[in-house]
Amino acid sequence: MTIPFNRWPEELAAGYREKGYWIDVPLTDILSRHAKSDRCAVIEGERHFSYRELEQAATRLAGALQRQGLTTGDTALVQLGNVAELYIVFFALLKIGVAPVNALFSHQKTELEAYASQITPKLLIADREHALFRDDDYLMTLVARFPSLNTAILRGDSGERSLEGLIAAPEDNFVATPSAADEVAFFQLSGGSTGTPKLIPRTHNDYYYSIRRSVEICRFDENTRFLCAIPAAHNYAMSSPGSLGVFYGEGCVVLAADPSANLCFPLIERHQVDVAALVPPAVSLWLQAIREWGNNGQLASLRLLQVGGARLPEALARRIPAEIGCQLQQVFGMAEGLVNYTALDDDDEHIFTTQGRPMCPDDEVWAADEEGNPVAAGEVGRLMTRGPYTFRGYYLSPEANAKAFDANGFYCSGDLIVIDEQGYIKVVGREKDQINRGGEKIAAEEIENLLHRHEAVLHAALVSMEDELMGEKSCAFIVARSPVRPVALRRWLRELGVADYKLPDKVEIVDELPLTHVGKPDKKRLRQLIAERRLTTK
Ligand code: AMP
Ligand code: DBH
Repeated sequence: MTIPFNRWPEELAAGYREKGYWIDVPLTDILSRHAKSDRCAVIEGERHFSYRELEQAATRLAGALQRQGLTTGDTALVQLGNVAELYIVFFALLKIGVAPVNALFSHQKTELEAYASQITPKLLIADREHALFRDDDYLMTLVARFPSLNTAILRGDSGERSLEGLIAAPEDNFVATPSAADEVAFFQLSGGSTGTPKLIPRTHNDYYYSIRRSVEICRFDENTRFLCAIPAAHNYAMSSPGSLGVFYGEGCVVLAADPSANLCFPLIERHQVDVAALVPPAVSLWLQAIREWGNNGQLASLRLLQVGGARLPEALARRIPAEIGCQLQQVFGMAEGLVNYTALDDDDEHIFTTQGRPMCPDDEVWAADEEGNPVAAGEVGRLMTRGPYTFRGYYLSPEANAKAFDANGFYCSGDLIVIDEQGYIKVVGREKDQINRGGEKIAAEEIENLLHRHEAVLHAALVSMEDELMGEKSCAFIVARSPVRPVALRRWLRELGVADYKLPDKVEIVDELPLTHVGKPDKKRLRQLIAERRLTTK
C-alpha cells in the first residue's frame, strides 16, 4: 500500500535525480549510517543517547509495532514534545513504512481531530504529560470517533505496552520495510490559512535533500552541538538543518523544553552548545536577559544563532553579534518545502537585512503580480516556487490545491517578497489570511469558524495586531447577537480544545464589521481600527 500524493512530473523528477538531489535512499539512513557510533546523539535533561542507542531503541520499537500488525502505507498520529522519544518514534515508524503526523505539543482536540480525520491513523502515540491524555477519557473518545485507531501507546505509562515498555522490548530478527524513497515518508504541518489545518506529504527523497543541503550550507558536522529549544516537531527544528541535520552529520542535539534564557543559558554552557535555532521573540527575551543580568560567559561556546519563522526586525538582527557575541543566520522556510538562508560568509548587510537566498540552485523562485506575471527585480510580488523539495499539493485537498498552485505547478506561499538582483529575498508582507504570532501560525478562518459556533456570535473576524515582542498578536472583532464578555469567549474556545497560541489575544465587540465591495469583512480596515482605537493586549 502506498499513500496517495501529488507527484512531481517525470521530467522534473528525472532532473532532480540526475543532479543528485534525489538519491533514492530512505530517511532511516540518517540514523542507520551512524548505527555503530558511540558519539552522543541526544541530550535531554539528565538523559544521554548515543547513536547506537538511538538506533537500537528505534529498531526495538519498530519490531514491536510490526508485531502488532502495523505495516507500510499505514499512518500514525503522534504527539510528543521536546523529548528523545520523539526521534525514537519517528525513526521507528520510518523503519516500518508508517507515515506519522507529528502534532505539536501545544495542539489540542481540534487540531488532533482535524489531523486524524485526514489520515485515518491506525496508531496513536501520545504523552501522559499532555493534559488531554492525563487519564483515559479523551483517549476513549478518540478511539470511538476514529475506528481506524486500533493501537494507542502512551509515553509515561508503565508496563510492557507503554511507549517505554515497547522501546525496551527484546529485538527479534527485525526486518525493516521503509516505504520507497519516492513515496510519502511522513506528513508535515502547514501553518494554514483555511478552515482546517492542512497536511503536507513529504517524501524521503525531497526531505532528505532538504536536510543534506541545509547541513552543507550551515556547515554542521560531528562537532556540532545544537540547541533545540523551539518545538522539536516543527519543520524548522527538524530540517533546517535542525535535529535531523545534526543526526546526519553525527553531531549532538541538546533538547530544551522552551527557549527561556533561564533554561537555555545554563544548558549552552553545560553542553558547550555552538548553534541554536530561535524565533524572533525568543531572541528578544535572550537580549533582555543579557541586559538585565549579563551572560556571565555562559554563551561563550555559541558560534551561530539561526533565526526564522517570522520577520526579524533589522534593529534586533544587528544586536545579535553585538550583544550575544555570535553570528546570525536568517532562515526563511516553510513546511511546504522552500528554505532560504543567509550564507555564513555573506556580508553583514545581507545578513541583517535579508532572509537569504533559496538553498538549491534548482529552486525556481519568483515574485508574481496580480495577474500572475513576474515582477521586475526589486519590486514587491507574491512568492511563487517549485523545486526538488517543495511539495506539489496538500494531502487530499484538490480545492485548496487549485488555489495554492498555478498551472505550471508553482506553489504560491502567500508571502509578499522582494527579490534583489543577486537573488536575495526580503519578506515584506503577507497576502494569506494568517497571523504569524512570533513564528506560530494562526489561520484566521479556522478560529473564525470556531467562534461562529458560539451562540452569542453573529459575525467574527480575526486579524493581526502589531506587538513589540511577538511581532503580531491576534485580535477578534465580534458582532454579538447577545451580550458576551471577551474572557468568556476565550474560555469557551479553550474548552472547545484549541491550541493556546490560537486564542485571540484581544476580543473587540463591535456593532458591525466593515465590509469590502464583495461583502467580506474588510480586514485592512479592521487593522486600521486597531490603530485608531489604540487597542493593545496589555
Ligand atoms: P508554515 O507554513 O507554518 O511552515 O510557515 C511558513 C511561513 O512562515 C512562511 O510562508 C512565512 O510566512 C513565515 N516565515 C518563515 N520564516 C520567516 C522569516 N525568516 N521571515 C519572515 N517570515 C517567515
Ligand atoms: O516558519 C517555518 O515554517 C520555517 C521557518 C524556518 C520552516 O518551516 C523552516 C525554517 O524550515
